[in-house]
This record gives sequence, structure tokens and C-alpha cells, in this order.
Amino acid sequence: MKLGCAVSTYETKFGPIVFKDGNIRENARLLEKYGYESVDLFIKDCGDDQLWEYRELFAARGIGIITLFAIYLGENGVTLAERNPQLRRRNVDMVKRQLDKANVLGAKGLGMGFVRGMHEADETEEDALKRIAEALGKIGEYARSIGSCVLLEPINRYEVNTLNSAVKTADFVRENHLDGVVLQPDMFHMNIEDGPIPEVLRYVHPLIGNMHISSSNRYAVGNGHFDFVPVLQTLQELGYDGPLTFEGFAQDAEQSIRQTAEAMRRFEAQCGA
Ligand code: LER
Ligand code: MN
Repeated sequence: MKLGCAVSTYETKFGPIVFKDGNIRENARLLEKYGYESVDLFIKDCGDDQLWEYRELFAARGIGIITLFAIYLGENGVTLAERNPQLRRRNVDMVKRQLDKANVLGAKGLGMGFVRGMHEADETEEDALKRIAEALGKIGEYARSIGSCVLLEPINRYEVNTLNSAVKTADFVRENHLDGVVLQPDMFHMNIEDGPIPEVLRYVHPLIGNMHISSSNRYAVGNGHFDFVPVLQTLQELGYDGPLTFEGFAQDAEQSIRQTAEAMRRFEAQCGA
């Protein structure tokens, strides 16, 4: 089992990032201490030198980078659902530049959360999905050409109004033949939007590129009522050996990563692996 964790390189208030103080040197030390092997990294706009520094800082602790999140794009109104074709083309190019940054970091790929965008009040989700599919077609193709990928995350209805469930998102990727786009299912969102998690994981396989884990209440694993054993058993059956990345709320980040690691190892042992 490969554990990962959501980390911000800058001080942030964005809810579910475990380490939000931007003190990544200390964060990397703690992650190594509790046996974490990777991070999903939330960055601000920065140059290649800075990206190399991040990469080496984590690598020195044996920690790889899986998903690069550039949420500042979304905060600046960059979305793939943009209605103006000229602006949408500009946004596609901006997202492609983030894929270049993901490569500098040695990351698996670029996370696609809020940047996909929303449908507006006078249109349906399907209308916006046509624009998002067209944009992701180009971005996915570019990702493949540089050996990267887009990790598209189903996000619940209270945060965004497109691609809420993992099942719908898998259908969207398959129906639009979005090569270079994989899924980043997040158990917190799946709990709201999908059916039984093991069944849904079977449905979306082999598109899973990274998994976000937390408790059902989005705190450290072990606080809520998710049944992790059948989830882990299913992932094993499917041959998924990618990261299980803790993304959630944490009043005390060290205590939360310790608890999550201990709980996950306990659940893994119960799987009889
Ligand atoms: C947001 O709720 C989330 O789960 C993130 O991974 C996406 O930015
Ligand atoms: Mn997530």
C-alpha cells in the first residue's frame, strides 16, 4: 500500500489540504517519518527553478509527486467550460503549460478539479460537458505527447455542478475517447454521489490514476464510518497499486497523518494480503 498526502507549498486556507502551512521541509520530514511515499502538491505560479527545488526536497525524503494541483488557475477564473471560444483556447494553453510544470516536478500528471468549470444557469450540464470534452481532448493529447496525464476528479454537487459522480466521469472519459485523461476518485465525493464504493471502483477500473482517501467526515482515516477493508480488497483484486492519498481536514496535521497511516495499515492487515 502506497500512502500519499495533500500538501500545499504556500500558506492556504483551502479546506481539505492536510499540510497548509507551506513549511514543506518540515512537512516532508513528517511524511517520511510516518511512511508516506508521495504527495499531491498544491502550488502557486512559479518558475522551473522553484519546481526543481520542490522536487528535490521531497525526493531527498524518498517522496514522489503524484498530482500537481494549480488551483490558482481556477481562482483566477480559468476554466475549460468557458463559453467564449477564444478565451477557452487561451485556457487550454494555460492548462497545457501546467502539464509542462508537472513534468518538471516529475509528477504523474495534472489534477483537474475546479478548473474544468461549471455550467451556467441558462444551460444544462451536458452543454458545458461538450466544451469541457473538446478542451480535454486537446489537453489529454498534449499530456500523452509529453508522457504525462490529466487526473480528472469527480467532485460533489455542493462544490461544482459538472462531473459529480465517479460513474458519470468514467462514462464521460470513455464516450469522448479522452486518451491521456484518467480518474482521481475521492472517497469523500464518492460517498455523496456514487453507489457502494467497491462496485464503483470496479466500474471505473482501469481508469484510476490516484485515489483520494479520508474518513467519511473528511478528517483522518478512522474517524468516520467508511468500511475500508472491502475498498482495499477491491483495489487489490483490480491490481491497483497506485497511491492512496490522504486529502482531508486536519486540526493537527502530524496527528492526522499518523492516525491515517496507522488506520490504513490496520485495514490492510485485515485484508489478509
Ligand atoms: C476538492 O474537494 C478536492 O477534492 C480536490 O482534490 C480538488 O481540488
Ligand atoms: Mn480530492
